[in-house]
Amino acid sequence: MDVARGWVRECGSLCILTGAGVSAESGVPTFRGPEGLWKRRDPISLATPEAFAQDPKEVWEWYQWRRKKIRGCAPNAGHAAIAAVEGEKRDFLLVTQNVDGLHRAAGSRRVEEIHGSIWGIRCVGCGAERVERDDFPELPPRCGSCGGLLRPGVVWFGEMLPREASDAAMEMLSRCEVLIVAGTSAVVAPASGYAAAAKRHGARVIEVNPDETPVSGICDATFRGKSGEVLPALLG
Ligand code: BJW
Ligand code: ZN
Repeated sequence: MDVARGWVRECGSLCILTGAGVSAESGVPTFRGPEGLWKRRDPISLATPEAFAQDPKEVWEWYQWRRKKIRGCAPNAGHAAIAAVEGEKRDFLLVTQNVDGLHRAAGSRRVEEIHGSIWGIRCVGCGAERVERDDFPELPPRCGSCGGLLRPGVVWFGEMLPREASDAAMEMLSRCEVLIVAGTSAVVAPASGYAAAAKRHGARVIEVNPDETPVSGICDATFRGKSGEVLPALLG
């Protein structure tokens, strides 16, 4: 731990990649793993444009259920440690796959949400976008201006990542001295390739995860613990 703490303290350019595990201690269910079932539904079959086209009401019921659940969750010590270290670094980027908004709630500002946000809403008809934190009285919700279907502002399987967020992440991975990969199973592309990309460019890679993942083997240090406990120790 002392060696890895030294890498983090001494680097001028730090990138942190987070996944659902970082929000687990806040009470947000993860996608995969024994606890990773959302309302006993297979999340992977619902997080697709095909599922939405086939049954928008069912997909929306799942999102409305998750939005309710996340509304009751607060950032944990891992989110707080990430927000605090940002202020100490000249060059910093938090790249998150999480759509829950808890990093911003904890005070993170230099953050790219590469899978979008569960609070963002987009009209399939006219493309209008807005932030909506309240529940919709009727599902699926419809656009006030064009009557088109509204969809959650998240990235589903088979969809491209938001261009700016993805470009910013790739640029940072090519120049950061240290990358911390926390709370992700590292199976969903393109984020699953970020550790290797940073490593190729010479960064030290540190993993924080209770379980082994496909990227564990290329990491310079691995901490097999909960991010709410390991991150404050590593970054503090
Ligand atoms: C703790 C902890 C604690 C627990 N502390 N840790 C074949 C067909 C079609 C597409 C593809 C294909 N092959 C490949 C693809 C591409 C596809 C992909 O990767 N699929 C694989 C699954 C095979 N990717 C995409 O489609 C992406 N787009 C893309 O690549 O565009 C180009 C392209 C298009 C088409 C074809 C090919 C290329 C888009 C991916 C979008 C992912 N979207 C989701 C849903 C978001 C919306 C929503 O929230 O509803 O994003 S899926 C879901 O997985 C979510 C997550 O962000 C993402 C990653 O999951 P994450 O964060 O890693 O969570 P878990 O649950 O998997 O892991 C939790 C971890 O935490 C575990 O390791 C625990 O051990 C750990 N943990 N407690 C620390 N306390
Ligand atoms: Zn519209």
